[in-house]
Amino acid sequence: MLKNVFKDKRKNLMLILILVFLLPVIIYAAQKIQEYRSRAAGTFEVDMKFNPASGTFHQEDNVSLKVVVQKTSGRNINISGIQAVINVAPEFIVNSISCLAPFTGLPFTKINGQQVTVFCAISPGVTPIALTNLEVPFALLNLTVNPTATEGVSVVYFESTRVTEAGVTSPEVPDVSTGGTQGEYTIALKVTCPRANLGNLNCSLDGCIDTADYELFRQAFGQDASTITVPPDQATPDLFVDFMNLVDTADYEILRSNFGSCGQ
Ligand SMILES: [Ca+2]
Ligand SMILES: [Ca+2]
Repeated sequence: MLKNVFKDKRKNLMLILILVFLLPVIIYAAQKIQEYRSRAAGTFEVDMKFNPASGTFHQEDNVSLKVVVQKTSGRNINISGIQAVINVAPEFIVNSISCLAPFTGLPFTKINGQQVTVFCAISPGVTPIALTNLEVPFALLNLTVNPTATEGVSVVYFESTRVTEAGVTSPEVPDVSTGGTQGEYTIALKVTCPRANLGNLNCSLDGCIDTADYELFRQAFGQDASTITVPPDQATPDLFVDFMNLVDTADYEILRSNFGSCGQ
């Protein structure tokens, strides 16, 4: 019995000793992982994000996102190149990505399904770009909301980032980026608009063409059809499209002749 207790104590002591010896190894490994992580995301002095960073879009809407960098550090930073791998939510179709001036010296872009790779750099001989706390766009990402997208929040985020500081090549070329800030976009379903072509401009579900539609039409009467912004829950007052491209008496005739009628 006594022998067993002694044996157990020795066992515990051994365990504690093993732990004590292992602890520095575990701490060292954790520090290394941290170091690699922060190295992968740069020095966290320049953030990368999207403009707009949020918004509400509908199915089939075209969405242009500027990819921008912005300094968060107080020190002077001049950069010569920026690169990113961007993941786009399946609610968007990726149309194109391009570098923006002055980062058009050595453009490289690749679209692989929902993943976009973009490298943008200044030409040799161009003075490196001094960053301020203002957003500097370097790429343009063109998306279309998938016609089958469902309602909800869709995210566009950075898989990896690199912002290359100019003029320093030793001991290594500094990456001054953060891991990047994701963009969050709300997808809202398009409002169905029965009899919109007959003048149901407010998209009432009963399809009635009444004084509410007349009022919307009256506000647009006489305007250039291309300058009118039609809210997503309304229909265009340009009911009869012709070369004049106006909201005029021809459009009014369609609304007038259907005034007072309802239907689906
Ligand atoms: Ca109506
Ligand atoms: Ca017209």
